[in-house]
Amino acid sequence: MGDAALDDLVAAVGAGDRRALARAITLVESTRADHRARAAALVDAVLPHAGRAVRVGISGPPGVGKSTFIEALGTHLTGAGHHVAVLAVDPSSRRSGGSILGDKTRMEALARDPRAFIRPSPAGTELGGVARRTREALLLCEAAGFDVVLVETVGVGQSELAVADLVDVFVLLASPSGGDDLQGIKRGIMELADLVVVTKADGDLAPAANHAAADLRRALHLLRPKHEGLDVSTLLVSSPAGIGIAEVWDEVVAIHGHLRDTDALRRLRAEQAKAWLWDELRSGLLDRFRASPAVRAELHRLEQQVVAGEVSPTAAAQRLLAADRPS
Ligand SMILES: Nc1nc2c(ncn2[C@@H]2O[C@H](COP(=O)(O)OP(=O)(O)OP(=O)(O)O)[C@@H](O)[C@H]2O)c(=O)[nH]1
Ligand SMILES: [Mg+2]
Repeated sequence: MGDAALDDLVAAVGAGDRRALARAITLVESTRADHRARAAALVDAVLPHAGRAVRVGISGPPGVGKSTFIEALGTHLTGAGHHVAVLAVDPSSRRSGGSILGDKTRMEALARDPRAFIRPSPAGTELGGVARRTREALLLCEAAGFDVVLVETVGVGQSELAVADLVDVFVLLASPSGGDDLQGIKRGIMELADLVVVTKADGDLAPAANHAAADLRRALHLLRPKHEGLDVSTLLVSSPAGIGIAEVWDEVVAIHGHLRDTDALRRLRAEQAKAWLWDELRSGLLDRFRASPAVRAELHRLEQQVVAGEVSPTAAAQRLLAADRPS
């Protein structure tokens, strides 16, 4: 693809052409060096048209009801005239179908909705690659006119941190019956939340959901607030029944409005952009380092010596860094 073709793609994405958007995201997902260069040019070109969406992270333990919640929230939003993009961050991707959104059956209505765009996570990518691709895909979705971007991630490890680093508002889903360890949520993850939502507040689970919400409110009360002047609320939903969904969205809008009005949103996004730059630098430098012939000649042997306790990690690192230094 020459420059003209790239310009065409930029224009088509900007015009809201969904197939062009899908192709653009495929380009930013590619790890081929020539594709990476073109993806960077593409993202650069759409940057002036990006930034206008409400960016929402949705996380929670496996099976808590993330996809079902996104289906309910997404259809609520498209019904109100919004254009909603759904992205997934799933670095493990070892689950059925290799994709967090492979279970499109959970998002049947949204998948058919002309105002919605659902992009499953590519399988078999490491977290750094997934985070980069999701940041770029998010900007592309904004340039294509989506005014709400929902990023789903399963809460089992580092991926929540990566997602919290690329959204404006981070919503944590909790189940009514997670056991004694606060519905399976780790404290570090709770600190990322702008809003906590207890799912499955219906039928037999309703009392347990109320109980879980009370526990979570107590626990959240002890945490330092994430943003000055913003308390973290705990709300209850039943996604299949559509109960509580509008209230969750109202709260997200209130949080987003507060962040915007206090200039915290601009600062947050500026910090995120800076962190992204450093992520790129770190991974780029590491790739270059590993590819250096002088390093490759020494790396394996020194690694073995470190493992065997013959050379200290510090000395080995210094030797490798010295080997890589251009003379
Ligand atoms: N009763 C009830 N069931 C729900 C609710 N939300 C989700 N479920 C059910 O909980 C199960 C898991 O829902 P999912 O939406 O797939 O959960 P998830 O968090 O996306 O799961 P993973 O992507 O596998 O981590 C399904 O059987 C849903 O039907 C709810 O609000 N009420
Ligand atoms: Mg899911």
